[in-house]
Amino acid sequence: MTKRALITGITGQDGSYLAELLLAKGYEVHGIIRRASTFNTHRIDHLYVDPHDPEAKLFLHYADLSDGTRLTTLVAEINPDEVYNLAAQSHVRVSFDEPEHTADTTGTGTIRLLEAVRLSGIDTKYYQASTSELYGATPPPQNEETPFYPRSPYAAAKLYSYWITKNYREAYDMFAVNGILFNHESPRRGETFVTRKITRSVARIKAGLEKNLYLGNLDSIRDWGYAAEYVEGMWRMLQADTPEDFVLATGVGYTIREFLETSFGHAGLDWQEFVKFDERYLRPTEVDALIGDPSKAADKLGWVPSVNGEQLAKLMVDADITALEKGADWIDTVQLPTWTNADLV
Ligand code: NDP
Ligand code: GDR
Repeated sequence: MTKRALITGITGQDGSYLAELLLAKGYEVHGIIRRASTFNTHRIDHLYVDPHDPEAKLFLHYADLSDGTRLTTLVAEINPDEVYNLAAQSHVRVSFDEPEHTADTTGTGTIRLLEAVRLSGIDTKYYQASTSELYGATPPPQNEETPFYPRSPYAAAKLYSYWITKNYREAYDMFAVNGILFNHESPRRGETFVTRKITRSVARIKAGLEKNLYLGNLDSIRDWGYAAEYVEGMWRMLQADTPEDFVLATGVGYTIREFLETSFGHAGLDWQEFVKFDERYLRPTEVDALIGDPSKAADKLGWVPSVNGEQLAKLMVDADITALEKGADWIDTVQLPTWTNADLV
């Protein structure tokens, strides 16, 4: 039997890698996309096959996490075996500018989707994209037992989503889990997150298209992994025998300054000549240090990441240099290292 998955946020970084992974595993994949005045499917265009083609396995539907009625009818119509809720207003700094919109999408959107699943009465497994931002002010290392202390409207909205997912698991016996994922990046990372902002700028400075890069706080510490590996972890959580929450992380932290050093250094440049401070990129409350402890995922899911922050920076710089050469339609192909131990497949 072909398994069917529904992905919200399929046009985002993680959604595109997850769609790729599930299609490779033989799933029929359904994704929701938002109506926009321009095309917003760049990250998944390479996966798309005309739905009239009998070989088509990827289907896109207009919907929005702010529209509960649409979610309910769509979930009932698709009848998925697995639902991955990746959609969100996912930018922490922007959440201070648009706190209400962030609460509506990143928080209330989750209950709309969970209700859609519950009301349709289908038997499905549900994945919630939770985040290391939940830990906020609580110092590292952080694992599944670490207390939460959110530091932004984004994190507060995700906190609601975390608890309501857990509540639906307990109240309605749903197979609903939280993946508490630490920062994960890739050549497909949104251009305004700090890693991609840096690597894209390295490529442009190297090509003579840009002179300076403006950034905010360089002292914060993040545990950066490779997104293509993290979507495998999401999938494994839904293949487990029992629904449980898991941290996915590398266990190693780097400062933004270290990421700058590696990225500019990889292109033969000295970051200090190009990077300038702009207070616009500071946050009213910052998260100083996130370093995850992924041992539960290693023990119970066999999930072990192989790409560290330094390799990631180099991989992203290389991809941004290639993207400049090949033009706007170019998309990276996943080159997973050897660890993809298929023991759970
Ligand atoms: P992106 O910002 O790249 O993608 C977000 C996706 O959500 C996009 O497809 C976007 O659509 C969609 N979306 C936004 N608002 C709505 C809405 N109202 N209705 C429907 N869809 C909407 O995020 P990532 O791929 O990086 O992250 C995926 C999820 O994981 C997010 O929930 C994020 O908060 C969470 N997360 C991410 C981490 C990371 O390091 N990447 C770490 C931990 C958690 P569109 O393309 O139209 O904008
Ligand atoms: P984060 O990622 O807030 O951790 O959230 P981001 O890359 O935005 O910031 C990381 C750190 O870099 C500092 N910083 C800057 N950040 C941005 N975006 N732009 C800048 O110019 C800049 N200068 C310094 C920030 O202050 C911060 O300390 C990401 C998102 O993907 C969330 O959705 C996800 O939940 C978490 O990761 C885990």
